[in-house]
Amino acid sequence: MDPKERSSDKAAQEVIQLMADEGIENAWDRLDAQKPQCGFGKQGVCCRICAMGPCRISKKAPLGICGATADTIAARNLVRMIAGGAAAHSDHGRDIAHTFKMAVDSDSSDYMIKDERKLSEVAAKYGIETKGKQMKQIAAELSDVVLGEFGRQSGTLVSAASYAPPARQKVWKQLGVTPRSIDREIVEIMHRTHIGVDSDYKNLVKQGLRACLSDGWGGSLIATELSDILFGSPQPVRFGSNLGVLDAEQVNIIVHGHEPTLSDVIVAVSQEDELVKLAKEKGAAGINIAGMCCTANEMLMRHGIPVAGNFLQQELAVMTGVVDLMAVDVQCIMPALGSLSGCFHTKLITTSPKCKIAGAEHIEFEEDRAVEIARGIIRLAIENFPKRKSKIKIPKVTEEGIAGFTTENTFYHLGGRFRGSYRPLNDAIICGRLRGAAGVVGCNNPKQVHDYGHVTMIKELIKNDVLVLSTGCSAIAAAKAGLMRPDAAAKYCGKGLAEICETIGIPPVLHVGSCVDNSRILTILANVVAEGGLGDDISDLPVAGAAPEWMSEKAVSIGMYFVASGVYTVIAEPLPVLGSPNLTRYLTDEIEKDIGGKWAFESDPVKAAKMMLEHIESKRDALGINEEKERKLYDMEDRRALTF
Ligand code: NFS
Ligand code: SF4
Repeated sequence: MDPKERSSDKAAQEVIQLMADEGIENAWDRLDAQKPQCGFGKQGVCCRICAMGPCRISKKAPLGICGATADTIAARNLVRMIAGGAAAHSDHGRDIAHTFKMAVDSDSSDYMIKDERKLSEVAAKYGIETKGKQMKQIAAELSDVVLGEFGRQSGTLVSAASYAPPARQKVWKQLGVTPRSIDREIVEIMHRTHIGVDSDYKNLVKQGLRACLSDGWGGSLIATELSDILFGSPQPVRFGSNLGVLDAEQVNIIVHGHEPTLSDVIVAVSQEDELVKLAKEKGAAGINIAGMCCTANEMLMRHGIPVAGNFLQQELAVMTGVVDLMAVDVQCIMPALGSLSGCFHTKLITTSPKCKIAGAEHIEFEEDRAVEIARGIIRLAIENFPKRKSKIKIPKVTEEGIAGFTTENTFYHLGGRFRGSYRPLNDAIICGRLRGAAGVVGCNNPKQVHDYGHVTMIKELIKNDVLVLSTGCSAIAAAKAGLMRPDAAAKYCGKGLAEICETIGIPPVLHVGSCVDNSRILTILANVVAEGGLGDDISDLPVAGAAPEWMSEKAVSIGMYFVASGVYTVIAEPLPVLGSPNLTRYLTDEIEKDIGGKWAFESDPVKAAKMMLEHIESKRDALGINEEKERKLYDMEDRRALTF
């Protein structure tokens, strides 16, 4: 076992070696134990939807018992992945919407509206008249409209119609994939993929498109917008990253999972005098909250809370021996944490009725007792501090970065303090100092060297003057590699991007949040289109998307809503569709004619970045902005706008 073959992150390598030395297993060991992985599953041609099966498609048996072909089976499996991913994001959005409603309805709630300006903006988007109304009334109306989006029985999703560019909506309408309601699209996938319903692979993909759009422009967008209103819109903030942010002298609490509802309150009360005093009585220097996975992103975006690591570091964090408590909510939490925390003093606390784990203690989170429950969890961590039993092994690896970029604030930075608009960004792209932009997002996957795909791809893109927007575990990988430091521009970027970053003081990789905040990338693209000069639709823009280490169903939904929004999207591990050449060809080629975006599979991050760069240049060519003479058409005002 060579730790360098498992992770490119020095801190992770150190702990992986330690685990090997002590005979404690992790995800990489379990991957080895699973090898060889099932070829039918990988190809997407195994079906166990009914009890005549399971069926698996081979040369010898090209049809399932019901007569389903490889095309049908692979397409059904794929859209069921989208249903899973869209459900996870959207249910997160629903929970935030319920918390929002509670905050609006009750005066004694532990939550309140922190960003009134965003409330007004979002309400206007949802068609609510705001003039002359009190904030409370606007919020009450907004919460009703938003909750209505989940179970809407007629019409189409309000947010998709108000946030997406008109040309994009036209494409959706023509193809018949305009999302109607969030829950409905997910339910319809489950219906259509039941034995004996939809067997036409293109028709199945169509429903997949509709469901993922209700995620990206619906459920995820709701999660982002309401979280900003409720917990405050992020502003640029400094933060530390990697396992070195854990502190041997302090009580360490890791908040892990996805929803900010509990973790935001834990962060808010963690420095209360009484709790700090209690920690000191137990011999600790203080209370240190650190994040893991997308909860980390929510907390660092809004509060600068340090991030201990991304998906593949959750087990490694426990291994340091200093995690006194890990509080988890939902999604991307490895069940392995249950038995692993049992080998240490670490208390693993599950908090959501939707997520219990064998070996964890369950303290159910109730939004109307948020502060009380958060304080209780912190007290538990403090009581646990003196019980540390193993040697303490914290890798001395940390990195600094800046996060907190949003659709609203980011391009105000690009415009400088006095010019809040997307004009400077569009102009920088038009004049070619910036070639375009890329969204690099998504998970870790032990099949790829941890963080290597993210970091290598991002470096390749910024070297070629492509601004990178990042979320999720990818953003954490970039931060740990120093790519979110402002001085990363001079070190890694091409001349054009470096100049822009240095003038404005931003890093070349902009952290725009958690995985539901991929909706920020959609709304950024919509703003770029609206600003003008780069075509009418997202599919005209010189942009590309990637998830170089994806593994979750959520990532499939995200990738698909980028494709459905007109973005060329490259992933490393292929979608499990290769057993159906027809479906593969459709997703990676023909679908572009229908929807404007398409998928590509490439496991080498350098090659993948090249494919993205080529795509960006081809879009620039199509826009005519790569031709010198085009620029002569600009008038003086345009010319002046070209300089920052
Ligand atoms: Ni998103 Fe992947 Fe999970 Fe966040 Fe990380 S693994 S799809 S990045 S934590 S959701
Ligand atoms: Fe087999 Fe058809 Fe049943 Fe799937 S739905 S398990 S292909 S018989």
